[in-house]
Amino acid sequence: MKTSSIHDCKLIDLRKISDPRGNLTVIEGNDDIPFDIKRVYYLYDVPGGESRGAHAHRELYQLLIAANGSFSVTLDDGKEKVTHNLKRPYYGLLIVPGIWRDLDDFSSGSVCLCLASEHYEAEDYIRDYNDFIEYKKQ
Ligand code: T46
Repeated sequence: MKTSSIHDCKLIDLRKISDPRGNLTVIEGNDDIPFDIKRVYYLYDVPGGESRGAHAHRELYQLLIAANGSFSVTLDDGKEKVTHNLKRPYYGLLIVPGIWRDLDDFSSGSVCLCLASEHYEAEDYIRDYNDFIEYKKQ
């Protein structure tokens, strides 16, 4: 999505089922989030000071959740940037296609859970920032 902006991305307040035994959050594809979930992966054991991401996707929708601990996600549409600090497992950050993302400030023991709308496709990635800016201009 060449015309997408950071304003198309949003924090989603996920359903939390509170219980004295512990809380439960549920995410159903095409219901709580605007896509069907085809893939789940998670980032963990990220060393202090490391960053992840630094790319955009052409078609992929994702929901990022701090399943444990915290980290920051900076979104960039080529014109504007915004940084979200994720630190609660009942908030998900929806990232639409065509948005550059940088993840950093991972706390010790943090887990970044990612729900994705497509299977893994290396060709869907734009990993060079200048290529990304050119892509958004087209
Ligand atoms: C994203 C951020 C938040 C696979 O083989 N299958 C997969 O589903 C994924 C996600 C990755 N890989 C391989 C590709 C690379 O050889 O795992 C290696 C590391 O992937 P990458 O450098 O893309 O990892 P991150 O953490 O920079 O980015 C990942 C996702 O790729 C990306 O979509 O938005 O997490």
